[in-house]
Amino acid sequence: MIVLLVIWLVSIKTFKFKRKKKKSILNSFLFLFIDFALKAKEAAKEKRGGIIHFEISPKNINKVVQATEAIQGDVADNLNRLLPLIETSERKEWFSQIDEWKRKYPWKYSKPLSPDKPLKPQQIIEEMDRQTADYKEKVLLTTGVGQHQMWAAQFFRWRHPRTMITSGGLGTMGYGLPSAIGAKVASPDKIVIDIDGDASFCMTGMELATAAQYRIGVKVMILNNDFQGMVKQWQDLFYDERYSQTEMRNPDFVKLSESMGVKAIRIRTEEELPIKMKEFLEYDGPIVCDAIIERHEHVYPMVPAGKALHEFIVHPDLMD
Ligand SMILES: Cc1ncc(C[n+]2csc(CCOP(=O)(O)OP(=O)(O)O)c2C)c(N)n1
Ligand SMILES: [Mg+2]
Repeated sequence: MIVLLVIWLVSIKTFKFKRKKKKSILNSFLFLFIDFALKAKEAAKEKRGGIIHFEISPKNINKVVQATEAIQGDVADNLNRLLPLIETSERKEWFSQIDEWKRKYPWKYSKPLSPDKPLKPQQIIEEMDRQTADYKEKVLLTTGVGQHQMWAAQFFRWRHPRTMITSGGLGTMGYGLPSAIGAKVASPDKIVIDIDGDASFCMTGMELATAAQYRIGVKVMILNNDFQGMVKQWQDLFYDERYSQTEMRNPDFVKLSESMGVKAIRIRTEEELPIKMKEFLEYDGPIVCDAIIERHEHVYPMVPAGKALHEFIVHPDLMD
């Protein structure tokens, strides 16, 4: 894999950052990314930046992209050598810019229009966040892949490192439950919660039998929209709602869990959310919660195919 490190620097050789001339690619101070170089090439020509290519295999150097500086070897070793050479600065302007973006683009969703309407997935994560606020350092989250993964990342407020276990962009549906089991075995004193999607859970849900057999107290919160929601979102936005292979005919997750000897509950309404969440969090032993959520909710921001990161789509209420 080609890893390109594009850094705003006045002098590449000394790796010194100067604030005055800062005006970098996509307004960022430092970019670590894969196979992208256009802006960095421009910056190199103007002697205000460039491409540092970390590469273990010499044959890949300058193969696709001409590097301003190439560093051969293990990227982890070389980054460790680079770090002490970087001068830190307060970067007030940059952080106030970030604050402004946060104000302009807050995490956003609309609550159900009436209590009989299905819960929004964000409400469930917010309630989990609220009820675990006093012992955040003890909570480990894992996820499947899809919209639920994004909502978990957005609406559970993160304070402690190494407390979210997710396959990230590698996109391994089915990862949530087995990784939760592994995390709980490794850290029995932690509260380990798999925030899963219905389709992701279906991939490895059989592992509940393992949790039951060895009494591994994992908690599984299934955000059940009866859809492969992330793919459906693309079909909504870019394929005129022509749903292909995304609607799920799911098993009854409560019965399925009980059949394997695992306690299971279901959440449907806003009214029962706090009490059922409490029961879910306090139960001692493996437990599944089938949370029935709004099927048509979208997750934002999202980057459409073929677009650059800064061309993301925001929640419709935040559009200019
Ligand atoms: C094993 C695997 N197959 C296919 C995909 C592509 N994919 C990404 S998200 C997704 C749908 C996930 O649905 P669900 O788990 O219900 O999550 P939701 O988006 O509804 O929250 C699919 C099929 C994948 N990431 N992994
Ligand atoms: Mg789903």
